[in-house]
Amino acid sequence: MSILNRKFRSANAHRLPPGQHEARGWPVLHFGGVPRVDLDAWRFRLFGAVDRERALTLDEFKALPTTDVRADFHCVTKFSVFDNDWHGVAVRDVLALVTLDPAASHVMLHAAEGYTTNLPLDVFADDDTLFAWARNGEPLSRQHGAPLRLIVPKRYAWKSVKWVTGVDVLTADRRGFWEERGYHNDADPWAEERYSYQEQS
Ligand SMILES: Nc1nc2c(c(=O)[nH]1)N[C@H]1C(S)=C(S)[C@@H](COP(=O)(O)O)O[C@H]1N2
Ligand SMILES: [Mo]
Repeated sequence: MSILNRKFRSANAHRLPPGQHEARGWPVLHFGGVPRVDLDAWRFRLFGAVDRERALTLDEFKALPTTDVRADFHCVTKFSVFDNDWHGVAVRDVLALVTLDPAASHVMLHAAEGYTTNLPLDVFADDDTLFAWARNGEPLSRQHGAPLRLIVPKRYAWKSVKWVTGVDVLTADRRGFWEERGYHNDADPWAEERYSYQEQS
C-alpha cells in the first residue's frame, strides 16, 4: 500500500462500518446469473396496498423527476465502495404516483428471477433512497442491475435490488430472499446487522 493510499484510507476510516474494508473498484455480486431483460416488455409495477396499481414502461419511469445522490455502498460480505454518484428517481417521487393505504407499513421489492427483499416503508422512502440507472455518469451495466436498480445507502447492499421490476406495498412485514435464508431483517451496517443469529467466534 502506498503512503498516499494509507493516508487516504485512514482519513476515510470513520466512514467504514464495523468489520468492513474499502474495495478496489466496484465488485459485481449477486445470486444466480445476470438476467436477460426484454426492454419492450419491461414494466415497473407498483401494487399491493395502494389506491390504484401502476405499471410504467422504462421511458415513463425515466420521465419522472430525477435526482442525484452521493452515497457509500456496504456489502454484507464486508466490502464497501465510497462515493458513488447515483442518478435516477427518488423513491418518494415513485411513491407519489399512488395513494398508500393508511395501513401500509412495509414493502417487498421484486426483481427478475424471483429475487426479493423487504424494507419498512420509512426506510424505503428515506431521503437518500432511489431507483438508479446510472452511476458516476455512466449507465449501469447489465451486471450491476440495468435497466434499473434500487439503492438503499443506509442498509447492507443485498437490499439494493438489481434488475428491479416492482414494489409490493404491504400492511405487515414479510421476509425477502436473503432474509428468509438467515440474513438480518433490518441490515443496518452501522449496527452490524448481518445475520439473524449470533455469529459464533
Ligand atoms: N436482483 C438481485 N439484486 C441484488 C442481488 C441479487 O442477487 N439479485 N445481490 C445483492 C447483493 S448481496 C449485493 S452486495 C449487491 C451488489 O451489487 P453490485 O454487483 O452492483 O456491486 O446487489 C444486491 N442486489
Ligand atoms: Mo452483498
